[in-house]
Amino acid sequence: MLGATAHADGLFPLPNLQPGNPSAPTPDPAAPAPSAPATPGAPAADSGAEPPLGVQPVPNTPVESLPEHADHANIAEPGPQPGTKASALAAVTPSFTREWVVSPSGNDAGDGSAAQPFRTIAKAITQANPGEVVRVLAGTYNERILLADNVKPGTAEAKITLQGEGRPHLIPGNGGGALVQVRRPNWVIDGFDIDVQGQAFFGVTFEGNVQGSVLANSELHHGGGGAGVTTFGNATGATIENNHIHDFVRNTGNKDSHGVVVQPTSHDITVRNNDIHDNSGDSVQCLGPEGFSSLPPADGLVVENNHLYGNRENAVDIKTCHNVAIRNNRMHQFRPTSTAKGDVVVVHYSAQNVTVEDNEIYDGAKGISVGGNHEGPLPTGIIIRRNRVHDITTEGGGEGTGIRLENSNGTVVVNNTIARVATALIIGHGTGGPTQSPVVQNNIVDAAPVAVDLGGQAPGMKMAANLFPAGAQFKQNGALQGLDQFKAATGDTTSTSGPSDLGEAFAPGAAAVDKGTDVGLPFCGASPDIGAVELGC
Ligand SMILES: [Ca+2]
Ligand SMILES: [Ca+2]
Repeated sequence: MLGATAHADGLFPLPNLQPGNPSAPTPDPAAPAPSAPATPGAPAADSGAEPPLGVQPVPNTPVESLPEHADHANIAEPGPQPGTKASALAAVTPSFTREWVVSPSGNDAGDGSAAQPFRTIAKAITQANPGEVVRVLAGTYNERILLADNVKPGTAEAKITLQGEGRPHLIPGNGGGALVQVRRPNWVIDGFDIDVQGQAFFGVTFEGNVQGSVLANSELHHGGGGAGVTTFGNATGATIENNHIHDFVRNTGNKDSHGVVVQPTSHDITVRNNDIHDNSGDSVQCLGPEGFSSLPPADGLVVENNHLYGNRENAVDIKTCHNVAIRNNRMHQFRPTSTAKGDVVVVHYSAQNVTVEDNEIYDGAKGISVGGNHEGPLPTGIIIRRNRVHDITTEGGGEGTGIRLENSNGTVVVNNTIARVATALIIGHGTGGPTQSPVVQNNIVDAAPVAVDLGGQAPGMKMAANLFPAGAQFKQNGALQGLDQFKAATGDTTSTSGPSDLGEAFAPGAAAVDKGTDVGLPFCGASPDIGAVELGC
């Protein structure tokens, strides 16, 4: 009941809303997830190389040096697999038709030129037209930035840029609401230090038509509200990119303060290449309406190439939201707490069409969890593929599970590599409903005392072409058995056991190369490889 508590606290803005579009097309669950929309603030590089897993060190942005943190190195090659696209990022040098200047030593009676800068951002933004830039010089600004009817909208071809220079320091000062409130399309907010100073406000909010609006290259930190960034009120088309978001902490109520929270009625939101950590809730949460509203769920969310770690709850928490892609992220450092079980990624409530692919997940108590809490329909259209899930531990009372399917309809778990866990897969224990017709194929399990723990509620399960460690133990309704017995009981005729001989970055060995079954994903060589990495491309 996270939403209920958040709403009761009055920290989630929930204005009058127009209903969303319930008939929005849904992707074919068998197809690769859609590419993210182009982001004008950082267009895709055309080097032809796939971007690495995890955050990319885009030059001259706050994330440039973050991958050098201890234990935070991006995984080595091979990187993402054929058919999966994330956007490679590059720094850009835009040109502007006119500039306005704001300085702590300025005066709003000036003309906003470099010689006579304004004193307040509020003054400058009312002057700016499409294609122009507001340069905010270094210093501290004790004001709220409201981009609403008081400013012009940018256009797709000519955005309006609010450019911090020397990381100007925004602090809450007097007044209420988020430090930056975006309600206009095609505005770029770039290069700020947004310091919420422990107050119960969001750092940045997006609301209404914000198509093409971007929060980029900023640091957001030390808030005590619902999140660093939120989208709500039919927020459509916002991008949150290249930011460092950390230390959003609440110690009251449900204690949830997230890096980014996407609320019901949001559409087409992109969260890309951010470093988000040490929050009291999740790095990224897609909040469903359960318990606090009858609004339509968020529809269209891409969470890619982020580095998400060390929160009190989860890296990514997807509740009732539709059409979500979580890909190419590096996520780690989660342990059980009073309100969470150390799950790194959770997909639950009535989530629909959620693809979790090409992520690296490690150092948690549970890698990926589907189902559990729900009201109404089971999660459906969930695809978990080509993830590297490793070093999942029972430390601190954790379950030590790679992937757990608790309840859902038609979840597909294919081509994952799960290594160094207590139990690789837990399926169909039935809390909150059955795990209906799961598909579990082409996965490598390496170094797990229990390979699969199968409960009595996985009707229609299809299990095939997995590679288990030699001597692997399986559990069926609590009874231990060997592979042959497990295969006979589950109708699996093609899974094998043997050494997976995992190489660098979990490259598969001979028992896995070209030994998989065709699950409709692109592959190289004679047949698909088993596991998350396809060799020979
Ligand atoms: Ca959570
Ligand atoms: Ca192959």
